[in-house]
Amino acid sequence: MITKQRLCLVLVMVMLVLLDDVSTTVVEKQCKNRNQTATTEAYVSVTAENVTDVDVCQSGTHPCAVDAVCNTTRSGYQCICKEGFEGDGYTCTKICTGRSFGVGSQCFILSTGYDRKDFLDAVDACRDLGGVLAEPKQMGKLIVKIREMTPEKVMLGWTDRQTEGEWVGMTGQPFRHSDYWIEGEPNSWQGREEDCMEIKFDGLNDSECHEQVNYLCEI
Ligand SMILES: [Ca+2]
Ligand SMILES: [Ca+2]
Repeated sequence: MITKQRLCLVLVMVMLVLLDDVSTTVVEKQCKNRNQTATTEAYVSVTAENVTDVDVCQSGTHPCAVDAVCNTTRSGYQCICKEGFEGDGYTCTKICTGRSFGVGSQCFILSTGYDRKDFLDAVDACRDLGGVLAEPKQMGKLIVKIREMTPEKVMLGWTDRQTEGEWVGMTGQPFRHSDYWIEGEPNSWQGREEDCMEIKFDGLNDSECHEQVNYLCEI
């Protein structure tokens, strides 16, 4: 059985007879290239692995929103909001129905006008709507949104009624928004028992739980 290398050798000899030196050189190059094919394939394989290494979708280094899916494409990647969300893929907002509005992955209903309640009544009102007194995940964005809607104080769901200074939400979510306290807050002003939380101006304030204010439900 004639191997590829022997076949090349025969070809070279035939070409030496039939063709001039330039053509022979071409044939020799083709034979050499054939022997290098395996090396070339290995190189391509390594290159493909390298591409996989920098696949930002797989590596998780993509800038897609938490509520988006990262799809690898020929030119790189594409961020697409998950079903039930809208946006450009880098920012996705939950699609909310009725009079609720979305901030990030949450939908909220704001009580407006004279619909002001103390803490316990606000908890009941939100429950009647099928939700809870709100524990926003994206506090900065939420405060901006609320300020677009009303200048009034708006009650949220965290309280430190159990242990002073330990803010606990209705769903047991820990409070991670200390950066948003208004300067000097929480202060239990003049020794008062301020165990409820409200949005006031552009930040958070601890206030008395019997105070009747507008409130925010998470649906
Ligand atoms: Ca307190
Ligand atoms: Ca206060």
